[in-house]
Amino acid sequence: MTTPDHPFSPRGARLRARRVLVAGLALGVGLLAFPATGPSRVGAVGPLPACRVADIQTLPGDYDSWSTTLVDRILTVGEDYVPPDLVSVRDAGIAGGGYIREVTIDDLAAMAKAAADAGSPIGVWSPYRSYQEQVTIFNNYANFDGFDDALTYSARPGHSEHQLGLAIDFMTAGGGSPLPGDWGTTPAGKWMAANAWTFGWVLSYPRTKDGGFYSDITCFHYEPWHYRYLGRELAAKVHGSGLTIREYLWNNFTMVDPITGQPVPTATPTPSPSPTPTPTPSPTATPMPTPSAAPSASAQPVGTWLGVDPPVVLGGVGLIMLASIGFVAWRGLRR
Ligand code: DAL
Ligand code: ZN
Repeated sequence: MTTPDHPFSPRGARLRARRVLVAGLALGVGLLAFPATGPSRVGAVGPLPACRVADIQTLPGDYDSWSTTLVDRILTVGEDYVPPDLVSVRDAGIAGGGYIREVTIDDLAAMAKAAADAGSPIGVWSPYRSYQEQVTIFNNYANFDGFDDALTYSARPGHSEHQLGLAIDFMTAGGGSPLPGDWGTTPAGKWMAANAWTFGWVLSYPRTKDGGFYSDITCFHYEPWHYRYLGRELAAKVHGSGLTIREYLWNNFTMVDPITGQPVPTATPTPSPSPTPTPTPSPTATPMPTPSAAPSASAQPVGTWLGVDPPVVLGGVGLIMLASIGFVAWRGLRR
């Protein structure tokens, strides 16, 4: 007759140790074998890059990825980027002229109507700008203020959200340029600051958290008039995150290494609504300068370890260690 091994007998202990070894090794290896599957994190981009002048091709950068395409002082869409679905801003029934991507029109119309209904009507000062228009604008500023200062309030050609066909410098309907003074303190500017994101439009270049005018996060001065369309869903996420568009897109969607310019893997597909056809670029109003100042640099960690979330790596390593300890104990008991 055989007696079952008591859990605390030497043989029972050996069996338990063996089970710990096998289970620990299986779990540890299993955890390490599967890459992170969390939503919308980029694998290896790392901290938010400092504001430096570079010309790295942005990624994603195709016309369908409009909502997640980032341009900044480093990332460019290049000279040939001309959105295929530009339409007149007048299609949205808003004051002003120029062109914008068709995907923005419904929300632009809804926002313009809501602003007017609230007694603070808005108009368009400067919407889509071509690469060549931005050449003229930036060079004018650089000649006027010097290259370094111009950089702090004007995007180099290829680096402007206006070239995406998704940004508008708004004005007060019937008013003039929003650039002098602080448009953010006018009724229209205040209404936009409070409500634009609910219509999919987000302020691209806010003040710093402590009220400063130049931000080394956005790499630009505060621009209370400049809003970028992200679509309502992404705009709500960006607004809720408390991050700027630049931080949010670098953190979640940009798929290029900011130093090498090489594509980096991502675990997440980039969501984006579908656009529509109808080309027709064309020029528009050219705003005037805003004052100068300030440097660069910033940081914000992000990412995984070799494509695996850090807690998963630690869990896997811990389990393997546990298994090893169990193994050593088992060997000791055999002696
Ligand atoms: N003024 C903004 C930064 C632009 O030039 O796009
Ligand atoms: Zn602008």
